[in-house]
Amino acid sequence: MRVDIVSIFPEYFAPLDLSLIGKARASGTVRLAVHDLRTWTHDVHRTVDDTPYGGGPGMVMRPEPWGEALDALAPHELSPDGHTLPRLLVPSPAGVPFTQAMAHELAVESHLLFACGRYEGIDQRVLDHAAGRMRVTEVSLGDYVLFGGEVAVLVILEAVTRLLPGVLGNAGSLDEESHAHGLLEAPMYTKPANWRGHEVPEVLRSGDHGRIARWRRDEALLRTASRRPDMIAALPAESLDKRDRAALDRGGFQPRAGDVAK
Ligand code: JAH
Repeated sequence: MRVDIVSIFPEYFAPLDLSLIGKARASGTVRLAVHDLRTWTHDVHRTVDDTPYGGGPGMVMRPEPWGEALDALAPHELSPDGHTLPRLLVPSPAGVPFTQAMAHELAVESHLLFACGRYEGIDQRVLDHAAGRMRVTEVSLGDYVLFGGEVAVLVILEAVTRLLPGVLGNAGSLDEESHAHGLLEAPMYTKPANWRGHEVPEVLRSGDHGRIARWRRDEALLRTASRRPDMIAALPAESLDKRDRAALDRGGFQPRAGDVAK
């Protein structure tokens, strides 16, 4: 997978040399380049921002440097070697939610191009113009505002890179992850069995794999109901059986509207 990042702070991406993302780069699984937006400015001050039309606080990123950057990294004319256009991703608090499902979607793309905004964001015409030749997705990590898109890009790349073939050694750790099954994961423990007076639950030391699986399912249900009622509400009715509903009932969680005893 090829990845291009455009930012006024290329130094933010130094961590991409480290750990498993660094390994994926070293092995050629990810071919990543970080570009300084100011490369595409022409004034002495290398200006990237200006005041917003319509008034209001803060500054907006000027369209001209962005237009040249996207022209350079996603040419209008398809190159003779048949290279496809990248998918353009723009972190923004006004974007569509980034999810594990979107991470899977991005992991099968051949080329991702990230545009990191700062200040109050990028002039909307940059994205509207780019949408005339490539897929453009404004993406949000959650309902909070950062100084800019850089840290969001680090998060998205971490979520995507670990899904690429050959990056995670243990294939099992992919499909048992939180969110893959629509529930949060049960808590995990390792040795020692007693640490500062806190015991590892007896069932996990019992060797009874049936009981362990049932316990983990119950814990996952209770955790999810308590922390993420939205995820419980989104479960298809047939995914909760009688034992699941009994576990939720013991935890004091109300049966869902419309769920019938089965
Ligand atoms: C802030 C450009 N949802 C996380 C997120 C992503 C991007 C931004 N903020 C929050 C952001 C200012 C300028 C992007």
